[in-house]
Amino acid sequence: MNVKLHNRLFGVGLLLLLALTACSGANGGGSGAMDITVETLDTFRFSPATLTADVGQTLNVTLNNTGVLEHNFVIDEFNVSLGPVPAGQTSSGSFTPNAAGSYTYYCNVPGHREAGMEGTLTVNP
Ligand SMILES: [Cu+2]
Repeated sequence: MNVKLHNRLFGVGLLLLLALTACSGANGGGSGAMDITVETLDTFRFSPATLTADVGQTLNVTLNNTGVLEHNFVIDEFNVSLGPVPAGQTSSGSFTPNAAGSYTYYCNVPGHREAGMEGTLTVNP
């Protein structure tokens, strides 16, 4: 009888462990969707200037233009083009990188990329 009880407790513990593992997998940077806010600055910078995601992970990007100039957010390889966002406004969009690598996002308002308005998206396999 003691052995039976022990086995049942062990079974419950194992279930708990599996449940915890499943949860941490879903929340801990696996392939769950990720919400990101990227600020566009009149100093011709993005904040943050680097982003990291996994292949197959959907990125829900909100572009927040805190400057007085128009800005946008473009990644050629994934056909991403958000904006142009007028001053003080936001624009949202989603995309899912389908290949690992390092990609440049930039603002294609004339002169902005040339002034340094770029960032790097790293997609991990
Ligand atoms: Cu810009």
